Amino acid sequence: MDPNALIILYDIPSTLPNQSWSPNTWKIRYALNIKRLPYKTCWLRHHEIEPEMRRIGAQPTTHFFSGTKRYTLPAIFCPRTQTAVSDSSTIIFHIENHYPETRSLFPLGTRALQHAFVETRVVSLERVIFPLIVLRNSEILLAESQSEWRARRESWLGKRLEDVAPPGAKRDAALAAVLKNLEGIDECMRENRETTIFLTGGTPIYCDVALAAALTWMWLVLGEDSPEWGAVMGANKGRWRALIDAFKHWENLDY
Ligand SMILES: N[C@@H](CCC(=O)N[C@@H](CS)C(=O)NCC(=O)O)C(=O)O
Repeated sequence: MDPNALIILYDIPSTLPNQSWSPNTWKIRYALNIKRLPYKTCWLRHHEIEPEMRRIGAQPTTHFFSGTKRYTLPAIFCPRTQTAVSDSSTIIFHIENHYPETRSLFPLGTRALQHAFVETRVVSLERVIFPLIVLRNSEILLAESQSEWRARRESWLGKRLEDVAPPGAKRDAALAAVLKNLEGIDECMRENRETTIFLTGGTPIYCDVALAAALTWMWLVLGEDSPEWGAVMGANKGRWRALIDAFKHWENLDY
């Protein structure tokens, strides 16, 4: 085993300047960057995901929106255990367990609670962001991935992507759902009484990573100057702006 081998992070490319856009792969990218764990990105176009995951022995997971069993990213190949690991939560616990010398995202006793928060609160946030950005998301993918990606989402949603949240009442309602969801998370965070950027104070925990990743997806896909992103930035006394600003330290692509 090569002790200097890097973790490989599998991610989905796009036409965005830094390519990375997926909320789930951002969870792992942010986590690896915070932990200062060296890694290298392997970009897989949609049709390459399943064959490569089978080749390295990664398990299928539950797709975050459709709930169907699929080969999804993120996945990593871990040089320490010589294993492929898929599913963002499984990967997070894997790197916590196998790289104990790195900065932990799980203060003692918080694993179960954080897992519950991410799989409920953050996954529901992703699910309300999805309709708002799905059309634009299809457009930022590489040309060869767009039609299959679109067809699958249209079959899950039962309509053309153009009809999911077109400008007007439907788009306003989709944005209102995102803001309501964020308001619910803000309400929980206000129980901390002191105003902190992160859930438990001065350093990010996994819940912060997952929240930042979901919001990063929205701003990367819709763009910093979009009215929807402007609404999020202005919501909840600037809490989300402060979070995203803080995560700018950890947005590098390969460490
Ligand atoms: N439960 C998985 C869900 C990951 C997921 O749904 N990933 C999407 C990208 S955000 C994916 O790989 N999609 C592949 C496809 O649609 O073919 C996790 O938490 O990692």
